[in-house]
Amino acid sequence: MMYERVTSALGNRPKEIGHPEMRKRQHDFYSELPTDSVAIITNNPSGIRSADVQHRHRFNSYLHYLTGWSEEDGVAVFHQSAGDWKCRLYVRPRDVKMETWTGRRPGLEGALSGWPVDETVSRGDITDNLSKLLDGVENVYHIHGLDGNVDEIVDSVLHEKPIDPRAILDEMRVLKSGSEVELMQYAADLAAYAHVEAMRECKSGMGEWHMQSIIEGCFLFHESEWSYPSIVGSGDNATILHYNENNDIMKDGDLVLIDAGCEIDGYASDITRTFPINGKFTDAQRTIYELVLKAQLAGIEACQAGSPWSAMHDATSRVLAQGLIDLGILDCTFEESLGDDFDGLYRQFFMHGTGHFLGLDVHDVGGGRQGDDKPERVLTPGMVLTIEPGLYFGAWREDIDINPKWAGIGVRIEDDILITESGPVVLTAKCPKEITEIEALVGSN
Ligand SMILES: [Mn+2]
Repeated sequence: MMYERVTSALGNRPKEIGHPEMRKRQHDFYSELPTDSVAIITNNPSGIRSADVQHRHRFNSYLHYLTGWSEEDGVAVFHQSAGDWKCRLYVRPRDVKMETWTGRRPGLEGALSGWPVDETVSRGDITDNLSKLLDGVENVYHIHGLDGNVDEIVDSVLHEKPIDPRAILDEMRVLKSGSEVELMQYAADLAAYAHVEAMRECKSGMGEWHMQSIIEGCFLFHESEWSYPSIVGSGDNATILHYNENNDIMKDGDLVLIDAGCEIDGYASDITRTFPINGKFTDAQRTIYELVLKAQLAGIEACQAGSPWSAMHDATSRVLAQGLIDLGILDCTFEESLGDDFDGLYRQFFMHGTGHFLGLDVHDVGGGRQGDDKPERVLTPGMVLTIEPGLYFGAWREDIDINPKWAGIGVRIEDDILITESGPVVLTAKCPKEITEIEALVGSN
């Protein structure tokens, strides 16, 4: 079996987040809520794929974070009763007839005994039950737009807008615990090994979808799934940032860029590797690859506890801007290339950010720059972020004028980084990125 090598390299899968840790999260949440408040956390809606076929449902990350509950229609409500905080979960009751069609349900008793919650109420009773609970409460926390029924209940009781609980929960989620890091390390390992299997199998003439099937098959084989739609872009397709048609034949002499990651107990990994389809970089490809790798290593080095969020983007940008000038791709000064606020000429070829937080969401909550009204974040031990600079010279782009030898080259290199007191830890280190390693691996099966 193709994935045995991955299975044995992975070792034991870490346990899912336990109830004591979720109880601690609930208590941390309570401690940030004013007296006389109720906080409502709903699940994500399901979406129609086609007629009566639904997209696979994925739980809401906040609901999962606080309760571990995933079943659709679940709503958690945090409220005070006789001075104590309680977590009340609205769930669908057992219904054998329905369950024979749509699957088993824990029901009210099952939810109470199997999840870290204090009370369960039938979802069918939510309108009356929740309205009563909200009546006269001063501070109601709720995220609008996920559960229409709950939105209606909240709107009918409140005279003003509910308070967004994300301001509190995002601060909690941005710092990862030891058990969260273990899960993220495993997700990083699985994705790293999956990328390696794709490199081994890669041959000219194969389809981009073959690479996708190897990687996503590896995820599924290990009881995981993609954390975002996989990108497999060969040749010019690599220069389109969110390309995911993955339906071209991979041509001899081209590069292929693969951006794919998986999810373990909801925690994401996010890896990009770029390699030559025939296993050997051309001089031009090698030159661009080496420059992006140099920028990526500088970005990782800038991931020091105490540094501002923007330090890593500044680091990658400076390397790329200088490199573009040295290669004659940009004919300007270093200052002109960078611009006043890193918005200069180099942005024609590196048009995205250097990284993002990673966690229960692939573009995780907490936002590094935090908008205009807040200072940017300071890197703190326990944060996990990606470092993913790239350079893109689309031959199809009419807006750029470059030497044809660079046309059709798109390179991005992305790793997942844990901030620690003693420096950055590369969670995705098992995925090779040095040129010699890549050339030895590609097509070696
Ligand atoms: Mn990413």
